[in-house]
Amino acid sequence: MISSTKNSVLGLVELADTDDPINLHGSTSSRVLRDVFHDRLKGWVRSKDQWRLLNNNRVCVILRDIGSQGELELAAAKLGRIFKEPYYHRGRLMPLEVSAGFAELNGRDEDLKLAMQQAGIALKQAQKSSQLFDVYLSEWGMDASDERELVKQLEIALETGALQLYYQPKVHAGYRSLIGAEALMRWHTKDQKIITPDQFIDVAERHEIIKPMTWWAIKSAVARLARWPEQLSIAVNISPALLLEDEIMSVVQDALEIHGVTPARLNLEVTENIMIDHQDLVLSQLARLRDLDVKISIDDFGTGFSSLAYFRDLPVDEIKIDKSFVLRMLESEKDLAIVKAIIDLAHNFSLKVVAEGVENLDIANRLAELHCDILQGYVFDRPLPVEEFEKEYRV
Ligand code: G
Ligand code: G
Ligand code: MN
Repeated sequence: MISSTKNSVLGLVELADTDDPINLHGSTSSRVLRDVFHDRLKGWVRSKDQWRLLNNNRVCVILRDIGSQGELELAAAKLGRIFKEPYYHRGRLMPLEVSAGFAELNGRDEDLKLAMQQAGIALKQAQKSSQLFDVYLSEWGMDASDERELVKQLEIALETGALQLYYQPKVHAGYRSLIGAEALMRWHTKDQKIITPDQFIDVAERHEIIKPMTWWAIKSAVARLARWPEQLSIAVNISPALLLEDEIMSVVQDALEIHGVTPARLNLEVTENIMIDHQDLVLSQLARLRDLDVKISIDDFGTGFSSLAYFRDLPVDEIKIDKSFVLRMLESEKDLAIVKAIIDLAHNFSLKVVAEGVENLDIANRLAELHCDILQGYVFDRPLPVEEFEKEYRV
């Protein structure tokens, strides 16, 4: 993305907010952390660079004369080294976790705003995939040949095992015990980057490749279930269009049979938008899947074209409240009202309710009070590589 002419790069660097539930740091030491953050940054930027504090744990930097992606990677590696140095506060090792997002910056004023936005997207992307940094790649700039190239790369990734399923725990809202996981796709590239699905699922969905990718995800999740305790389930995301494919029936059935897995342990997540077209077909396909005793969840509930009739008509088992409501439910009365309404309605129709995007214990506790059944979110864990998941949860 970065051309060979000498260019500037805008970066956002953020110190992880370690608001751990047991309050390891306390407020005094969080001030200390902030000072350490600033000191270490001073050791990173060069005199020709510029930087500005955006808030206590976030800065914006402009790196001058970055001539290539390689130079940017060197700069990022230096950032990583500087923050890896251990820091002790009153004899205790304090974690300093930084992440950064970078975007190309051209000279003009209006580009600064754009670059800030793009670097913000890259920063989020880095944090989601637990990487030190990421660089913004313009998706809008993608033309037909770029898209074909991406599809080709995806085909190779699928063949070479570069696509992986990460697992994010779903826990019982009351007991906080593990009940299963959602499988979320990650793409490990040759240069050790991890690409999240929002960068390739949309494109994959416009091409045939989404089919083999999804069939692979189903098979891989079922194979995993065969090795996990009987009480655990796995949820796999299914693109709306694939629900209409007859092949999905045999893929699911064969996988369950080959591995001898109880069908009710496999959960298929579809978004409520499945109902936009071909309603009758969708309904009959969902019913056929449920005849196999596979469980169906409606994902991102509340954001699409939700209709109250869904509660009555859709043959499903579980509703996942979209994270946008959950994230804000303690600050916004309106979001809280939506969360409550979804839980009550779902329960009246004997559906289980999952809240996604549970980022702190206050939200988790409030959801338990509201009788939400299952919780999923960063407060428990991010999506983890399978070995890490199995180690942490001893499955
Ligand atoms: O962690 P997260 O970035 O994983 O996922 C972003 C979005 O990508 C989510 O909305 C999720 O539903 C979607 N997604 C993740 N994995 C898959 C997958 O295997 N298939 C499909 N169709 N969508 C997925
Ligand atoms: O398929 P779905 O849209 O439900 O995918 C879940 C998405 O939500 C994934 O991208 C996952 O990484 C993300 N996610 C999971 N837990 C949290 C959380 O606690 N906070 C936020 N912001 N995102 C989360
Ligand atoms: Mn999902």
